[in-house]
Amino acid sequence: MQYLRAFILILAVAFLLGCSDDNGDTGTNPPPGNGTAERIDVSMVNTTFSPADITINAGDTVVWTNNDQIIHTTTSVSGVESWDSGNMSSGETFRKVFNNVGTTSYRCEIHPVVMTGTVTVQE
Ligand SMILES: [Cu+2]
Repeated sequence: MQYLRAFILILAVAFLLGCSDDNGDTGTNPPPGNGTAERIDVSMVNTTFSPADITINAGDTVVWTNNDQIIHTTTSVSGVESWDSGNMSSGETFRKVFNNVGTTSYRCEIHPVVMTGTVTVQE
């Protein structure tokens, strides 16, 4: 019985610690908007962006992942947002939070003819 009480006490303490840990987590800044920001993944594969054209909500994060064996970039060309990943080797990721409403076209600087895409941000 003594052991059982001790065990329950440990569980309770662990639970409380876990809760306070969650509450104290300020590691990431909450994006603006309705608080339901999402992560949208774009794969760099077969020298294309997949999906090439995405529509997201303000505050969402786009994560590009180079799933090819060659170097790519994700680089804005024109529009409301501006970014440049620089050279991304195989397996590397680049992430960006989009807050400005509107469409931005982008491309891979190494394969600018065949590797293009757009990010459209809606409110
Ligand atoms: Cu490329």
